[in-house]
Amino acid sequence: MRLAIKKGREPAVKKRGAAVKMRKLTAIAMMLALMLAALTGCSSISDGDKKDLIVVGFSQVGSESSWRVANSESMKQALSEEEGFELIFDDAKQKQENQYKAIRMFIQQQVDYIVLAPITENGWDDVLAEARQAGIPVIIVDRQVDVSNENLYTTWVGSDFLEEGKMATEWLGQELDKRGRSGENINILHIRGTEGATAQIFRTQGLQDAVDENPNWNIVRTLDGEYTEAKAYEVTKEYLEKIRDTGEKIDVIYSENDNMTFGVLKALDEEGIEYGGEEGIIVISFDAVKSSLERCLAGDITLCVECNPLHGPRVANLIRSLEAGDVPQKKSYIIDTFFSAESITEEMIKERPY
Ligand code: GYE
Repeated sequence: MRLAIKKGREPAVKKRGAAVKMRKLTAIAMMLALMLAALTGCSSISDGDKKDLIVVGFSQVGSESSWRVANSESMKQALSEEEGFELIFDDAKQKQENQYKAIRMFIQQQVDYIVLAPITENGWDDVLAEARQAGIPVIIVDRQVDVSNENLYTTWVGSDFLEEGKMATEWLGQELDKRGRSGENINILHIRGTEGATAQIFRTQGLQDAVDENPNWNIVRTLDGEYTEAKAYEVTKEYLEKIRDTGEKIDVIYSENDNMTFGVLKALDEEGIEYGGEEGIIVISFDAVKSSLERCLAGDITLCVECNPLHGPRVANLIRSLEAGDVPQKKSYIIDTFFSAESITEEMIKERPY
């Protein structure tokens, strides 16, 4: 791993070495530019200073959810020119092939670092080997990669999705107890995120583990919502229509992100099915973005499990420590919490930055 980091730092160092020479040669031009900037009141970074920036190529999955939008915003803010970075941002529109293309483009551009938010865990060996070959360190963010050789990436930062699933199901056990329903048959409708994404794999595993431990809990159906409101609405609507006259009941909805939850709630509204409150379907949602917390306060969503998307400053700090020659931990898990309809307050929502 040390090798990867050392090799990877070379292009950055070379570029900045060249920039020093450039600065000397263009001192007069720069002074003129500065005078012009002062005269026009323009404070943008000059071309000379730009050469000092750390160039980062970021391959983002897409913009499928509010979480993702907040994540992209955080990355753009933390990896801004003011912070000493030049960010090349690529939105893969939920397609792994687009992520491959973006990474290959970053390699061609000889960026200093590649940051990858992978859509799923599999399929990264080849393209990451190419980045390693080019000596560019790769930082993985949010979901993880399942690679044959751990040295294919430098470090990873994100949430502990299994822990999130455990928080949700432990809370559910206690909630059913409180409602005097722990002996009842509990039917769970499972709305699954993008198959093969770490967040999906482990939130699903958290649920499955709890179902294995509680023989009276049943997953009545798993629907693929692909982390989007539109897809979750479509599949839930279809499912509700199918069970309309069968008498099949739903006690709990376990939805692997907030946007899918919104789609599900819309479908329930249209079917006239009650949810939330003390009696309705217990709705569990992941991410806990502001709009979801608002619906938690309103009693529509019973539990919001947090997943913090503000990885920008974390990634910026990892790059800074690599620049300083440090070797960061291979994996850094961040700590998340949860909010229930019972415990949420206006204040908590106000404080939420996303
Ligand atoms: O929960 C969802 C997003 O990987 C943690 O991806 C992320 C998930 C998040 O689309 O909203």
